[in-house]
Amino acid sequence: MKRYILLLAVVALVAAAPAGAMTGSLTGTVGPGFTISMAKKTVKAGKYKIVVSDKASIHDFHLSGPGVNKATSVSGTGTATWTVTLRKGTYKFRCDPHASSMHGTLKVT
Ligand SMILES: [Cu+2]
Repeated sequence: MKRYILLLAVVALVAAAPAGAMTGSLTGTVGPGFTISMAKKTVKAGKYKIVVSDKASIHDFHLSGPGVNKATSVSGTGTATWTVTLRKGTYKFRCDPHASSMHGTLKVT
């Protein structure tokens, strides 16, 4: 009986958190003007698919914070898709060539 209960507990845990499950998705945009943004200001910790739309050949989209440091290229444009694990804390995104004016934060709770 004890073993059966343990097995049930394991099955319940696996069902609750399937391997590789995404917590959610996020979008980020840079350009075509001197703007950079993320669709959300605050998200819960977890695994996310981040879709970045880089609409300018003079900007990049650089996301950094606990365990994450990802960027699109400055000269490149198009869509980048990243899979990242966001931990509790503050993440920053910026355009590196214009970091003083083009930046923002994403809070992870
Ligand atoms: Cu820029």
